[in-house]
Amino acid sequence: MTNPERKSWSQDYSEWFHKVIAEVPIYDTRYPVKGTGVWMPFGYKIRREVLRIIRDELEKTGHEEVLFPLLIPDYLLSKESEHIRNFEDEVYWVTHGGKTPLEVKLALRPTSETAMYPMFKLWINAYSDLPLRIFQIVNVFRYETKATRPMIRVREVSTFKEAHTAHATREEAEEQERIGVEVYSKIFERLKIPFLRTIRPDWDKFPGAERSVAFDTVMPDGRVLQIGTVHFLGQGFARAFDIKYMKSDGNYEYVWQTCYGISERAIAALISVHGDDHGLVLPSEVAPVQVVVIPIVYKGREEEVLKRCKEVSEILERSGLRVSVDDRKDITPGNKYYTWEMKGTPVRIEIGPRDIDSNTAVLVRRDTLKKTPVNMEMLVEEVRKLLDHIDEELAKRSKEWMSSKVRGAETIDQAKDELDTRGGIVELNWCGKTNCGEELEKTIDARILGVPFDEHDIENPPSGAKCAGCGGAANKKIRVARSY
Ligand code: P5A
Ligand code: ZN
Repeated sequence: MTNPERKSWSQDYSEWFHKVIAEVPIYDTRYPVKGTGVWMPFGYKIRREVLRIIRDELEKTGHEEVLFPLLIPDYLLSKESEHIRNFEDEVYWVTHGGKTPLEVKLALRPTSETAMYPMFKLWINAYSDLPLRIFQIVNVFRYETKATRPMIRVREVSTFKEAHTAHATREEAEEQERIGVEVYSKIFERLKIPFLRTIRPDWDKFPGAERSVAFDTVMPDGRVLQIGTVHFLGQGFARAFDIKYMKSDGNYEYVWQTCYGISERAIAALISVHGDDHGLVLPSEVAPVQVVVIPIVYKGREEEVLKRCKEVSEILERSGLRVSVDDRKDITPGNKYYTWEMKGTPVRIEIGPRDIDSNTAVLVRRDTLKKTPVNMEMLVEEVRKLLDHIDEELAKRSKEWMSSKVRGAETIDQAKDELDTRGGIVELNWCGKTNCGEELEKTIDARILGVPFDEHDIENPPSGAKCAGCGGAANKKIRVARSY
């Protein structure tokens, strides 16, 4: 059998995405509050596996999990001026307890800097209290005014992982920023989601941050999605919330901070980048069911086949895999294949009377739908090998696909043409001036993602190169894209 097509996946991505999350089902969008949704059992299981990876990578690098209240009093939310100026229009307010107006209005957290940092002030006094590295996984609320989209732009972000750190020096905080970027890179690598790391331009930084590094991926329709951000906060919040420690010379110094966030948007990306016309395709680490066993029953040998399927499932489970036997009656094998392909299960095992007679089983891999017969003696080994192989291929396929969507252009017209016809990300020579950048965004009708995070990513323009925007001397490359 040939590889499954990706026609509807790429040509009608939005419809594909809605269909997949409804049919699996992953996420029910029919809850009657705009910008919210319900995580369905299978979707919840995927979410749990993704969060396991996120927790694992954070805990390995010294971050500890905490849980802060949802409500933030008015006077704290507005302490850092730039932060509140940008979030003001997106905040949900609690103003009453029953019929009684509250003396202090309470915000539903849009993010937790202003909830956490007053507590940081209480916790940090001495040098020995640093560094501080915490994270929480909570819901946050943002009254988004741009069009909402399931999981991608929601008003109740139900899966908001936010990490917050405090350090004694600028150098240590900048080192933490790099560690944050590495942690996120590792998480996306485990999810096999390709990404570019880009320093956002000044006008698109997180409110209150000195620098924002974003992870961007390209969706099947060619539009770019920001799937995570790491912010270097400098001392801005520390000053606003008076977070300082005593140095050895007896003087006080404000702490240096970072924070980084990731949300269910990353799960939307996971679903989107790997899928095909048959539905989900999941890397084995996040697949709720890694192997499904399907009995191919013939009259007279039903019990025998079922028994063998259960044995196979037990052997695989004992080796640590997540396995399910689809022993539903009155459903054809074909219909079962359809269900499990839709759910993205990496490997399917078919077992019928003939397999029992020859002591074999048939393995079918989800990504290519190719079948291979294996001997029962080798089953565990072959299944594990196949899962690894599929994971490698998924990483490779998604990476190559994204690479094909990142291209250079010389002029504004070229850039516009690329984005109109193929989408993706275009790299241009740039002078680095804000007004030129803003002008560029208008003429290309796209968003400036920013400059590459690591210089190794792309070469800087040669000397004498001209800015694609204003024609002045260019000293940087910038990335431009149409984005979600
Ligand atoms: C970092 C964590 C922050 O909020 N404060 C704590 C910092 N950064 S952020 O860029 O605003 O958000 C982090 C990531 O969350 C995702 N995201 C969303 N996902 C779904 N729906 C939304 N409305 C939404 N808003 C932000 C983005 O991936 C973003 O990078
Ligand atoms: Zn310019």
